[in-house]
Amino acid sequence: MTPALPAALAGLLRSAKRVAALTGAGISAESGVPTFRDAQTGLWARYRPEELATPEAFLRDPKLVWEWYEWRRGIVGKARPNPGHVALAEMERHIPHFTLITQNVDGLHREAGSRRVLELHGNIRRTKCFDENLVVESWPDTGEVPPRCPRCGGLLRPDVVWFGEMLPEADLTAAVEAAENCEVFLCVGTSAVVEPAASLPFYALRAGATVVEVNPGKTPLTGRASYSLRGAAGELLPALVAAAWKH
Ligand code: BV8
Repeated sequence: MTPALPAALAGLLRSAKRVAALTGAGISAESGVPTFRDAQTGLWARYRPEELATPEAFLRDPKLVWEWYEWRRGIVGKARPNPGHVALAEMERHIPHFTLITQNVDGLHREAGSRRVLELHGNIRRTKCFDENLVVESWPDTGEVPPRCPRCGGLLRPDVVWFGEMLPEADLTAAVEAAENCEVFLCVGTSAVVEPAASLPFYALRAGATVVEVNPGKTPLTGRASYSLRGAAGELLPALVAAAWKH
């Protein structure tokens, strides 16, 4: 069943030369990756993500935080892109200047075929040395948890941006530039509360873009968006692509 979409939206997308899309955990929900603020299951039910995804939490209990990421890496490793990821990869092929900005760390956009992806919060599949802040591809399995950097002996950590840490500067600059210069800004599957990513749709609005939210629930953006499509990314994004380019 193709959900009803505002008629003007398809035409707007089809004729747009510059489009930016911001995604959050919601677009990976249909791939079986728990959203960031969903109830943590099992062992992790006791912790709030904001309490674990910080350098302080890691230094306080490196083993706990490393094992939390191992648990999440296991889930991400089994996850496959869903029709929502695929639809954004298709849009990139139709639109001359398409920038995909993601807060997600699961790597599923690239796996779906998206090429220009700004990973504002890093990637859980990459590991780096806590002390050198440099990526480590492999390390000896000594059984120590977390493992140690083969170069300097420092603790290894996931290559993601924790709360209180700076975002990768080049990616953030490119994301702001895309938000301020696009005709259409899609905001998909994010609760729009984590800064500085949450400000991007408002930069787009201020610059005169048409802002389209795709989310089954309400967010701080809902009242301000030009269009607020209430539903799942895996259904609404393919419907948008079909309405814009498959007639
Ligand atoms: C920084 C990587 C500056 C790690 C993440 C007040 C107090 C303390 C701090 C702050 C504060 N105000 C601002 C801050 C800064 C803080 C912040 O914003 N805190 C928030 C909580 C208020 N930000 C930071 O710390 C950032 N750094 O500001 O540095 C600085 C300055 C000087 C010196 C040093 C530093 C760093 C932020 C990045 C944190 N890392 N992730 C990891 O993954 O483990 S953030 C984390 O939240 C995830 O990346 C996630 O992507 C992100 C946002 O969450 P969402 O993606 O929106 O997911 P969520 O579950 O919330 O929502 C899912 C949505 O999907 C829902 O709306 C749901 O309805 C919808 N949905 C569900 N199903 C579907 C769906 N939508 C579509 N289809 C579906 N099927």
